[in-house]
Amino acid sequence: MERTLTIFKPDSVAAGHAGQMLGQIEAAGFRLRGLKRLWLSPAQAESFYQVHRERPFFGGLVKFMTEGPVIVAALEAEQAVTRLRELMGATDPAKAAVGTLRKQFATNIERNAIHGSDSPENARIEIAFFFAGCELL
Ligand code: FUP
Repeated sequence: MERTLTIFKPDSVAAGHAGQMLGQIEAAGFRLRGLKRLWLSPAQAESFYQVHRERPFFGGLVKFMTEGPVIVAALEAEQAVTRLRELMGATDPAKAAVGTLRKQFATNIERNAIHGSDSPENARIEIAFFFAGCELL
């Protein structure tokens, strides 16, 4: 079993789509191991996305991720990282396959509805960023 971290981004939470998205993820066989709603500060969003700090879209990404509450979840499944990214679809919803979460719920590459860890190692780091060990039992 592998774990991954997902974030239902501010666009999804504001639109009331988080429950539907989580329902599709659970229906695909993921088990929920941790769940919380929070409103990121700019410092927290900058820290979470620090690998992108030199990218031209970094400022806009931080602004978007702090515009309203997010819902974060730790998920468990076999090959959870790869399988969640398949469910999410391409970063740009215009390029995402039909039926993927981003195709259904994202607006554009900036406001793209959902985050998923990109490797098991980053999943461990990202889960630890949001959850204490006692919240994941
Ligand atoms: P992904 O792993 O699919 O979430 O995509 P990336 O790690 O490449 O990008 C992280 C986030 O940066 C995306 F979800 C949205 C934002 N981004 C932009 O705003 N513009 C871009 O051109 C690329 C990414």
